[in-house]
Amino acid sequence: MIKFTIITLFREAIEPYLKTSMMWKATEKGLAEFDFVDLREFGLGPHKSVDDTPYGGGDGMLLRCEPVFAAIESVKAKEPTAKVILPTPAGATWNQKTARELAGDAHYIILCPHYEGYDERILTLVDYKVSLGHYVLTGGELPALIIIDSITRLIPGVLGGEQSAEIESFSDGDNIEYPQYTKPSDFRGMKVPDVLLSGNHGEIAKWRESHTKKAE
Ligand code: 6GU
Repeated sequence: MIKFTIITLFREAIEPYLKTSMMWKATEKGLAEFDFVDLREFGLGPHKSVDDTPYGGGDGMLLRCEPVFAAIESVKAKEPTAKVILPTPAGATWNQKTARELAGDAHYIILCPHYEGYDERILTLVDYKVSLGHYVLTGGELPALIIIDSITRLIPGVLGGEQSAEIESFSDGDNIEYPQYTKPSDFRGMKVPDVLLSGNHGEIAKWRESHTKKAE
């Protein structure tokens, strides 16, 4: 069982995806569990404030320590071994190898930042800083979904049948799968390669290997 506790101000941006398709099936099969902590509940004062202006000046607002520490501590009180993932453009670039390392019987807390950033002291709580590449998003919600999806699909039983393990060794994120076709064999003059219609499994395997692409 893999479990994700997502700390966010925008649960409604994340939840529908987890109720759909493979993530939902993983939940139904008891292979994954997703739950949410509303950061706002740990906000300060009558307005349940979670952010403030940066010391030294500058634009925008930063997530402040108190609500974030309280939210993470509330989860760790029940599950002390849970590991914290922080989506941030300052993190290590996410890839298939890291997804594989994290896939297993574990509980991850994903802290979704929002606004211009976070108080640096929040990093003392974090086990994994993850970036999705060299561009900037408005918050950690989309990265959280990508991290969850790429890990959860590697949990045995989430994808149907033999597929999972086998294609994975092929499609490791750098070596992208070979081209695939389904019926019809001729669509508007675009024909499926003959070898794939031949029934010769040896030749098909060779063709697939020679047509496995490298990621650009
Ligand atoms: Cl993880 N967060 C944000 N806000 N922007 C990003 C990112 C993460 N990865 C790439 N850009």
